Amino acid sequence: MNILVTGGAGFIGSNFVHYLYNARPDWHITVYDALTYAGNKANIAGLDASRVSFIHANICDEAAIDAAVADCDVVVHYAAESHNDNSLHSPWPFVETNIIGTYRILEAIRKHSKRLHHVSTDEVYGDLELDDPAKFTPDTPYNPSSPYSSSKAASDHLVRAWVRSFGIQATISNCSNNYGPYQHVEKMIPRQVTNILSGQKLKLYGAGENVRDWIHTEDHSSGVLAILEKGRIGETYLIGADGEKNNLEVFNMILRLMGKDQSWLEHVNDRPGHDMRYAIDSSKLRQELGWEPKYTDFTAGLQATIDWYTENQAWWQPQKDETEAKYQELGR
Ligand code: NAD
Ligand code: TDX
Repeated sequence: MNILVTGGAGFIGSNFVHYLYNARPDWHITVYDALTYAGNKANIAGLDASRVSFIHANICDEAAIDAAVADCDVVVHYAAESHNDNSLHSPWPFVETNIIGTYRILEAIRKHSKRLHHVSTDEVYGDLELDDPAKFTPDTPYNPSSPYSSSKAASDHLVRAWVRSFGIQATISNCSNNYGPYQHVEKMIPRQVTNILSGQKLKLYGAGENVRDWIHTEDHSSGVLAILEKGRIGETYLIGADGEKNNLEVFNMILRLMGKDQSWLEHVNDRPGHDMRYAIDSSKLRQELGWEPKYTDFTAGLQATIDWYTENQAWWQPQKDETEAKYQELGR
């Protein structure tokens, strides 16, 4: 099996590459990545070069993506602009990569009759009220809030249309908030952990009552592989591990695990249009494909993530100042 992993040098894509490298030793993996500010070849360093190759290219490059898709059996598509705060500041790269880039992949998939798994987010469904007993299901209507989530929603619609109109072999997954190693320091958990490691305060948006449904990135990887191998063509599967927590709870856990008191917590400007709550009902994936998350103890997973950032200062330090300078401009 020759698998092409777009965005395989980013956070979730590189974790998937490591997962697959161990889980399917007879597969050849090609990482296809433009190495934007969020991509880092160090994330996939140390893997056997006879089993993992790398193409440095943009998914919007029609000729490059066409050639890469022609050479593989299946594509797992992670490449995206992924940060909501950036999308509120500068939406165009989100429209270009997430919509046009996905279009280019779909056209190559159609031309060469290859299998596609498209990786998306629960944010396409908008948000839930704090007291709503409901969770997102594959039937929840799309209602995205930000330029990021609307561009991901657009990409999902393109995939569905290409399945229905052209009969391409594709599946979609929508996953909740991931945490784990190799996540860029712009994102909530790594930002706070590396702030403490740099002697800076934690930056909480608003009152911190917003709820996210946390899943360890390795559980996301096992879900994607299950769908790739056993999922029904044309179907959407939601990936989540029943990890709902409000942001203040997570900040307090980070403070406690890192031995800091409340004086380290700073309330900053809220994100405009800030989604209140995400929650995933993953029963379709569990019942149909027998998938189960492995990381069900969030405190243990968070501690392991804190340890990883503590031990890998050289990995995140080069991103840190530039990221905080961007936040300073936004007043967050
Ligand atoms: P990331 O920003 O860490 O990584 C994105 C990767 O894609 C980087 O390596 C980057 O260089 C590459 N890339 C960006 N634009 C590209 C382009 N035009 N051509 C080729 N490569 C390009 O993102 P992530 O958090 O790892 O997210 C990966 C995917 O998972 C995205 O599709 C995202 O929407 C989805 N997702 C993320 C989360 C989360 O919690 N982070 C949750 C659900 C779904
Ligand atoms: O410094 C911060 N302080 C803070 O309170 C940051 C960076 C974030 N937050 C809040 C905003 C959110 O309520 O924490 C929550 C999580 O923020 P992010 O890490 O930016 O994630 P979110 O916006 O929820 O989106 C993430 O999950 C879904 C990923 O970035 C997306 O790619 C994915 O689709």
